[in-house]
Amino acid sequence: MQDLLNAIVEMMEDDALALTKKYLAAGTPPLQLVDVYKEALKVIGERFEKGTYFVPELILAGEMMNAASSLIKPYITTEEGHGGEKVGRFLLGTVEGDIHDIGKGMVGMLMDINGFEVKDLGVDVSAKTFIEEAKRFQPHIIGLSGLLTLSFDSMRQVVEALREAGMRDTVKVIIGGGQMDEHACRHVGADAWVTDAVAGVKRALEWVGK
Ligand code: B12
Repeated sequence: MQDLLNAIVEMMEDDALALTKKYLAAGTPPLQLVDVYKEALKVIGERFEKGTYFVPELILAGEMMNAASSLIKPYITTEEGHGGEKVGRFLLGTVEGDIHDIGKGMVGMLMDINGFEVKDLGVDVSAKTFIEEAKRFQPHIIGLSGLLTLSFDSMRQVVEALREAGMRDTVKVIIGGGQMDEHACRHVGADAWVTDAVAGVKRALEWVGK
């Protein structure tokens, strides 16, 4: 699917969406298409870092990814739908200072499809809000999304606030986003880290015994 990857990277939105439709109609597994977008957005991010792309390109990339998600979502639902009773509650949000939400949206969708009751708090969510909502929603798992290096500290604040509220031992915390690694996970005090929504779902299902 090099043609799709090139269209996204070169900001040819119409071509990218037309190719996405073509591949979906041809029976390409939807999550494979998500991976192509993710890969392309990685290249766009690298160009941004090198100074050959700027914020408008990031914005357009985000819009393309959102448009593609709407095309891809119905295929994921029918293909991998769960449909049974709920397996657990999953509280989700992008942490304070960070407004990236495309990956978070995918995580929410995949958790939902896999049987979790998902509450998505949106973006730029403070530790205080996470705790208030956790008290109300009583999640089994809290998923923190963040794409900025700066987000690690916001994530850590959520974990500290959970500890202060006496809730740390009753809830699992998983962090996700392109910059996550073992080091960040230790810094944050989370139970797991992922850079991939599917891996996150797998871990969450293990935690609730599925
Ligand atoms: C699109 C984009 C934007 C869009 C976001 C639009 C939106 N609605 O989300 C806009 C234009 C708003 C934006 C703004 C900025 N961005 Co930006 N952005 C990107 C870009 C190109 C793509 C991100 C993306 O959506 N990827 C696709 C999704 C599907 O991947 P993902 O988020 O990683 O999610 C997957 C997994 O990580 C996982 N996952 C994600 N969250 C979670 C949570 C849980 C619980 C689990 C289980 C899993 C999970 O599941 C997803 C699916 O597999 C990245 C580069 C990159 N490749 O990451 C830069 C990038 C993240 N941005 C960057 C920067 C610097 C900025 C700005 C500071 C730019 C500026 N000067 O203004 C601002 C910051 C704004 C803010 N306060 O948040 C840097 C961050 C560098 C750093 N180390 O901190 C990056 C890495 C680009 C770069 N290489 O320099 N950005």
